[in-house]
Amino acid sequence: NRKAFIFDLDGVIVDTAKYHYLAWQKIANELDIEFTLEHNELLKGVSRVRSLDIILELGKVEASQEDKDRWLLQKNEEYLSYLVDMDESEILPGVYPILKFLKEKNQPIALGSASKNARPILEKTGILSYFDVIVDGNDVTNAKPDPEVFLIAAKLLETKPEDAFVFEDSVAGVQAANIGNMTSIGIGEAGILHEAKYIFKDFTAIDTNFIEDLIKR
Ligand code: G16
Ligand code: MG
Repeated sequence: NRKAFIFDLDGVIVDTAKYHYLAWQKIANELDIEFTLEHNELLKGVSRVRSLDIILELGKVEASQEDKDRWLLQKNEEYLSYLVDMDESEILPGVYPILKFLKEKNQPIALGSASKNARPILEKTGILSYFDVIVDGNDVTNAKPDPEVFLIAAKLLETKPEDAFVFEDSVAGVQAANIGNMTSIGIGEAGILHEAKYIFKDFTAIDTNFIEDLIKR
C-alpha cells in the first residue's frame, strides 16, 4: 500500500512554538492576563483565532470583534518579526535526515499545519521542495483536533488514512490523527502526548529502521 508521511510544522519541524508563545505573552501582558508556559500547551496546534479565545477565557475577558481582530493582527506582526532572520539552523535536530531518508525511499511527504505562515517558514528553512503537498491554516475550516487538515493531506497524496503516519507535538494534533484513523507519532513528552501510538522525545530518537518498518507495513 502507498504510505504517506505527514508532518506538523510548529514544534515538529521548527521550534516556532517559542515565538508563538512570546507573541501571545505580549498580548496577554497588555491585557493583564496571566499566561504561563503551561497555559501555552493549550495553544499548540490550535488556530490563531481559537488561541486568542483561549487566552481571553483564561483572563475572563470579554471583547468586541473589533478588539479581537486588532489583537490577532498585532500577534501575527509580533510573531512575523521573529521569523525575519529565520534560516535552516532553526530546523529541529534529526528532522532533516528523516526527510532525506523518506525522499530517498520515494515516500509521499505532506505538511499538515494549522499555521497560515507555513509556506514562508518552509522557504526560509530551505526544505519546501521536500513536501509533495502542503495543507495549512489557509486550506482548512476545522481546527485540530478535527482531522480535516490531515485527511486533506492524505487524500492529495492518494493514500488511505490508515496508511498515513502523522508526526505531531500537540495534544490536539495527536487527537486529530487518531480521530482520522491515522497512526499518530508524538514528538515530545510522553506525559503530555500519551494518546499517541508512538512517542519520541525528538527526531534524533527516531532511527531509520523504525521508518523502514512503517514503509514496509
Ligand atoms: C501552529 C501552532 C499554533 C498556532 C497555529 C496558527 O500549528 O502550533 O500555536 O496558533 O499554528 O499559526 P499562525 O498564527 O501562524 O497561523 P501547527 O499545526 O503547525 O503546530
Ligand atoms: Mg505543532
